[in-house]
Formats: sequence, structure tokens, C-alpha cells
Amino acid sequence: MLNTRYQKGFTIIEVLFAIVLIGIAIASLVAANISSTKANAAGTNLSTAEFLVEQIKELTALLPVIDPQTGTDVFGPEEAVLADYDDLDDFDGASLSPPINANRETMIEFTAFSQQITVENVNPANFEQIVTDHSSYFVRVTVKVSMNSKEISSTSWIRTRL
Ligand SMILES: [Ca+2]
Ligand SMILES: [Ca+2]
Repeated sequence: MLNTRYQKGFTIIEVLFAIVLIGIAIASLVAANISSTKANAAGTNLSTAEFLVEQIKELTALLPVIDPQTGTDVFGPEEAVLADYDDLDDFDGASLSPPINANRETMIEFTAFSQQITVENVNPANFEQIVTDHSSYFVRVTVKVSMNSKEISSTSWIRTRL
């Protein structure tokens, strides 16, 4: 009689076990939610970084690789200010924070971000190999985007002087 009554309900051990299982399930759901929020934030930063790289790509796309006046005399800017830069190597070493858009306007809404530009001549047979400034017709432009001084992306492309 007594045994039958016990078998109808749950023992305290079973109840505790169920509580522990539910607890684990809730904890893992919360953990999954937190990691997807983090992934979302990282995805947003990556999209912003891509956008900021695009601005530099667009800005420099139509610029000649070497200066229209002085040619290969100077590697780097011949002009005093970025607004007057008129060839690709002028942008070598530029670190822009806040970043700029394709019209060279400062984007204060992305003030935590920066664009760092590197322009290097590369071996035509091997774009991974950097050569002396102006010693080849090929240049590699690299734009690194950082957020709060932490690099989040780096993109390179090749331009040719020909
Ligand atoms: Ca120039
Ligand atoms: Ca130049």
C-alpha cells in the first residue's frame, strides 16, 4: 500500500535531478544567446570595416599611381595636405582617425575606427614580394581598419602604373 503511493509520485532525488537538468538547459540557452550577441557585434564591426575600406578604394581608384607632375621623384606626398593628394603613393603611411569617406570628408560617426594605408611597390612576378619604391609598375595598396586601436580587418589590392 505504502509502496504503491510512492510509485505514483516522484522521489525527491528525481525532482532534484529534474531541477538540475532544467537549470543546465536554461544556462546553455543563456550562453548561446550571449555568444550570438557577441557574434552580431563582431559582424557589425566587420561590415563597418569593409565599408571603410571601400571608401579608400573609391577615393584612390581614379588617382594615378605616381605623381602627375614629379613622376617617380618622390615616393610619398608632394602635397602638404591630404585634400591635395593626387597620386596613390601620397597616401602611403596615412593613418586616418576618424576615418574619411571617398570624398575625403571626415566621418565623425565612426570616430572609434581608423584607416591605415600602406602603398608598396611589388614584384610583378610575385605580388607578395615588396620591392624598392618606384622600382616596379605594380603597387599593392593595403588598408587596415582598427577599432579602438585594435585591428579588425586588413585588405589589399594591386594597382598598375601601365
Ligand atoms: Ca602627389
Ligand atoms: Ca606622390
